[in-house]
Amino acid sequence: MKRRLCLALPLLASFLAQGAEPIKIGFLVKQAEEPWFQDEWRFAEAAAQDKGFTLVKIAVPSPEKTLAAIDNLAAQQAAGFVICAPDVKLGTAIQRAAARNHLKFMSVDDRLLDGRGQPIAAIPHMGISAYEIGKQVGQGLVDEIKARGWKMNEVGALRIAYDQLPTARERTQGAVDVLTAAGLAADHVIAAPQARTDTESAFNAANIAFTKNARFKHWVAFGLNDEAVLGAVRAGEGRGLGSGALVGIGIGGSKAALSEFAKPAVTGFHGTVLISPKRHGYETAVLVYEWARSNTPPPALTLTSGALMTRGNQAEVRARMGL
Ligand code: FCA
Repeated sequence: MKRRLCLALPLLASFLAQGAEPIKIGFLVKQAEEPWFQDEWRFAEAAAQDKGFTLVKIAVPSPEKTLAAIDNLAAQQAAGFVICAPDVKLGTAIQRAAARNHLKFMSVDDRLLDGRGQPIAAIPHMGISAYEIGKQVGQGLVDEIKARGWKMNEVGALRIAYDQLPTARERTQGAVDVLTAAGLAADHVIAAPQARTDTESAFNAANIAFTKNARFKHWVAFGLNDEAVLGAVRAGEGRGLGSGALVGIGIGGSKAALSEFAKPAVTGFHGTVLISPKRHGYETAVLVYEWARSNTPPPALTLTSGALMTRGNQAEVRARMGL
């Protein structure tokens, strides 16, 4: 107790000297149970510690919760927030709620759209370079097809699809373009639409697609994130399509992927393109904090890159990404 008081006193003194409470920044995410978003929160917390602001983490799984969270932040005298919204079409509504409450904000991961479906350029955004990262997924899959000596005309490409989200569509399009450029026929790309962006939805989507397309001897699988590909891998296993018959590459590289690599037996989850929750969590939180503190707005658009990570090179790739 005494020790805690000693640590707290200088901090308290500095707030009193400034005559102000620490700045409060919200971090709102659409799927708090997903490891990627937990990592973002963790790095945003680290930023708050380093810079001395208060972080308020709020899960916003629905439009109602999103708008309520913004009002709630205002009631708590927050200065701004970072958001990955449950639906990008909420762009205009979020913009209005923030303006009404005098909150500064930027989006992360999923870029917000206006009523006509166009990205709202006035909202600063940090996302992944979706199409490029999708191409890295596609190249990884093509390399595996070749390494295994599979004939292209015997390969089906399972695209777990969530096309209402532009970053998801761009990611899978990148993979499709590389696969078809390498000789895969366009009608071998099988779209399996998922209802949500989690493993269970992908599992259900993959099962339907496998049932309808029993003609392929081998499969490659990809989607917007690791959860999508894990769903496909689990569905394949249920049908006797193990690591010898199905190769999947995800996007993310957080706990979901790492625990798959840690399994004693190799699974169809061959790899993932590791993206940076550190940049997306730490940097966005600092950018909004600096905006609130010194009125310097974040850059309009930041797109981050990724690196293909497999069982074999995971330690090296994670170290390279500062994780
Ligand atoms: C989207 C996906 C997440 C993650 C993030 C970077 O929000 O739903 O899984 O890939 O982009």
